[in-house]
Amino acid sequence: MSREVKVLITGPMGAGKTTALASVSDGRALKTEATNSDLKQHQKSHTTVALDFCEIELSAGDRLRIYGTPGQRRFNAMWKILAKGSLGVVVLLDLTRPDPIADLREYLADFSEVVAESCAVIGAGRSEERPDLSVSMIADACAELGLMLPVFAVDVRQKADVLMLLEALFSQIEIAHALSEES
Ligand SMILES: Nc1nc2c(ncn2[C@@H]2O[C@H](COP(=O)(O)OP(=O)(O)O)[C@@H](O)[C@H]2O)c(=O)[nH]1
Ligand SMILES: [Mg+2]
Repeated sequence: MSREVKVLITGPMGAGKTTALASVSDGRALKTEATNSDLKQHQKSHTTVALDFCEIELSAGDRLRIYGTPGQRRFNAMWKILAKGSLGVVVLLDLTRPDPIADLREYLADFSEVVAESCAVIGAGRSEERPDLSVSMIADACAELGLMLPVFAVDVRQKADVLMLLEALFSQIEIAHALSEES
């Protein structure tokens, strides 16, 4: 039986959330971009103000509805709306930011309700520029918060990398739901 599942992708401004949805949907994702007035945060010209959205079909015919959050905190009223009914969350990090582990903690805390009730995976972007910061160090930071989360080094401009994150998240969701149906 194929299912339809809602998941979120979040993380700091410029981590590549909009890019991830564009690559996984071959450019068909819905975007809500406006001119970036926050150039101190990130030098890019445009930024997400409400949400990104796309729907994709996974290998087994299951459908994922993916919502990307705006990265800037001043839009975080949107976060609660987007989090409603989500079964999983991808936290996307940009390892070239000043303190990606602090970013990780911050986004896991902001989405703690979704993380606690559902599933999460971590995407570590631009990892090649931070060889000192390994995937296992990021996994350890999750473990310190009591969370056993899969961490993948990704380049979200590559569709295969985004699919890997989403497939990993979906299998966690499947396992969690199979278990809860049993109990
Ligand atoms: N060099 C490099 N650039 C990346 C990588 N991932 C994303 N980007 C770029 O970083 C920018 C991210 O912007 P955007 O997707 O708007 O980020 P958002 O704020 O999270 O939605 C885009 O220009 C991407 O092409 C990566 O792994 N390496
Ligand atoms: Mg965006």
